[in-house]
Amino acid sequence: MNKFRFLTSGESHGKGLITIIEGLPAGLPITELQIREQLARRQQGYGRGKRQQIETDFAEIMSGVRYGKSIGSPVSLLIKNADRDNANWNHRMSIEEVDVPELPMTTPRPGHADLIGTQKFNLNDIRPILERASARETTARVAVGAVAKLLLAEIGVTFVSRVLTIGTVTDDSSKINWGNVESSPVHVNSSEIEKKMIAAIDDAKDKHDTLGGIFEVRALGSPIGLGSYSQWDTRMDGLIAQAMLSINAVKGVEIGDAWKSASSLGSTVQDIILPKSQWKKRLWERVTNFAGGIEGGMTNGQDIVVRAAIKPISTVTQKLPTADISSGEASSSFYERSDTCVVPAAAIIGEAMLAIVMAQEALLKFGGDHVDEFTRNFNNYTDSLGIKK
Ligand code: EPS
Repeated sequence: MNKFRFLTSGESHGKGLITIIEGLPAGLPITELQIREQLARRQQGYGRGKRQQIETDFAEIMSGVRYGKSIGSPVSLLIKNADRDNANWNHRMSIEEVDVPELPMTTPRPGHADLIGTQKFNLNDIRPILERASARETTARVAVGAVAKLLLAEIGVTFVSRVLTIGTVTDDSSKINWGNVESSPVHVNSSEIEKKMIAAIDDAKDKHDTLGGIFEVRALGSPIGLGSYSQWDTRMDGLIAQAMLSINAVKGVEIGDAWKSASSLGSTVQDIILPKSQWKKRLWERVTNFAGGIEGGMTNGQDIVVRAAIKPISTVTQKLPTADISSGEASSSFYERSDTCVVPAAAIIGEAMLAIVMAQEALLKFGGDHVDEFTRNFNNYTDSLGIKK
């Protein structure tokens, strides 16, 4: 069996996105509708731009599935860009040479990949850089995440996410109704906070600005022992942090209560292991989950709790000062249609990335060329730990 991995390809205004997933066991039921559900979740969220009204993201399964189940071969998905179907984009992103090419874009947006991309790839035009650096690519990742979630559901792992902060508005609810979160346009628990977040997004939009924030992702029902302390690059927290930081505009990651713990006394932030006499639902129970489900680089069976800070996106409708890469002269950055706030969408992308890392590690630990082998190995392991399901 090959490692669970994937590649994506595609530009924001190219013909579409393509992804190939390798290492998925045979026998896993998959439908395009299940993937579509996750893609639709990513497209929601107050504060997004016009592009989401144009797209109805749908991943067509091109290979690796027969009669509704994976067959152990690579699974490939094709997501077409509806926006591409217009003369402008057909010309701007033409695969073939054109008689009259577009003028190069030469005024990079500060904070974006624009400038460095042109330097690195020795190009005099920002267009090819921004096309691939665009968060449009995360559509493909959410599709892969949907498949990873289906695999993990076979061993009882599920995912939820919520928005904690948008701009200066924070939701500090301790009791979470995940149904409310799911139906909230800003993916938040509190309806009071929801109103404030929407007002903050409207305000930022009026001021030609953008807003960042913090989202939280949780994996419920995580197995014990994914990842390892034995080498630096096998630590689960490190793998999760890398996956989260790979999401466009994410600049910080917290596992469990990391920031709060940093200024607390050591004796107050450990998840005390209870004796047998106090176990209620499971063995080796704890009352708290300060560690966010990971100790010593390994999942400990508690829910995994990850938070990520996403900066306000760098495409702002006001023109920021910059320098023209063709002349070096002072200029102002170009504006290209964009979103005001992407924090709710980023939460869904975060779920997908966590699911991908967990699927990789679960397959590494439990193995299996067929999903029955995978679940049998998992069941043997949990039985040997004395865990009741
Ligand atoms: C993006 C700019 C906008 C976003 C896009 C990311 O696209 P457009 O230039 O077509 O309006 O909507 O995000 C998506 C297309 C998406 O599906 O998330 C950028 O510059 O990163």
